Amino acid sequence: MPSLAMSSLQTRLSFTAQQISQFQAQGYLILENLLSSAQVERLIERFEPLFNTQFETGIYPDEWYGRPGLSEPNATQYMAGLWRCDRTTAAYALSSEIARLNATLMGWDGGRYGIDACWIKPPNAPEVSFHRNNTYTSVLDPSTIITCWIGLSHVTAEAGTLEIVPGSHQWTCADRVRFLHAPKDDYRASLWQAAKEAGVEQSEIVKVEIAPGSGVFLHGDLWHGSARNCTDKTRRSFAVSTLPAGTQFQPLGIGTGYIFNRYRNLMGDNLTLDESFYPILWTKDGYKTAFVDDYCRDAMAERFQKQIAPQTI
Ligand SMILES: O=C(O)CCC(=O)C(=O)O
Repeated sequence: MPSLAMSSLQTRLSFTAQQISQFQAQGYLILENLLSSAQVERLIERFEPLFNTQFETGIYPDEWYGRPGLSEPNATQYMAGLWRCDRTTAAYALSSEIARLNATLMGWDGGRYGIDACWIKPPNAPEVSFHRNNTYTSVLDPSTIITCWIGLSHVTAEAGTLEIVPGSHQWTCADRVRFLHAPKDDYRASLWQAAKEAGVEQSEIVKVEIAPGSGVFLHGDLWHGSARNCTDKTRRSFAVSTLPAGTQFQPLGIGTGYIFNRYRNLMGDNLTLDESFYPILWTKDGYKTAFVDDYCRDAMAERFQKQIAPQTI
């Protein structure tokens, strides 16, 4: 399993050529120790107030399932767009470093915020249907996204960890927007259909087992989902997705996707993504949307400083 290429002299993480080619060929890449255990704890601590409607900024999230006292006790707690509610989570969701890592793997010159989401699966939480994340970006041009999925607990096969199909980002097949949580049918049914369409006889399903704080980068066309949590412990993850910096909207009426379209500017023929909702986080030229540094710190920059000179912090 490749680990972080980081030494006491490096100020930033970098991928080796081998890691980049593995991502290109397989559609995923695992990086260990992306977050420290203190950072994992700090993120987890924020989830409880958020799911209890205590939003630091007073802003509600974009999407929210699994409410204490209202939903089934085993329902997956899912929330998207946490960065606008809470500045601790924003330090990860708007991290220039995560955006740079995501964009670099995709070969993009820059990256902007796409979506951030937590997936909290209590004991016996149900499955998540197999899907491709690019399916949910069809109102965007280009219609592509990359996700850095970070384990915040011991994400094991029994606990319903992320399941991925290596190489499936290259399949020629269709997908459609569907509700992903607690499917009534086989959660892999969409995968079997896609494999059939792509002429793949046997799909290899990899259950990503990583320690808390480690991450897996997912190409937007990679098929993935997750199984029921069959343990007595809660399984948690946080996903940070990045769009190419120059992403625009498709003309109105093209594509489907309820979250991105909500932030469309309806004045004139304006197809640009508003930087106050979709800040640019990293470009090769050094551009970054101005408000981000005032709004939150970059949790990853903080982590690297600690790696570089712990005695000076
Ligand atoms: O964490 C999970 O169970 C599913 C995550 C997922 O589908 C995603 O981040 O796109």
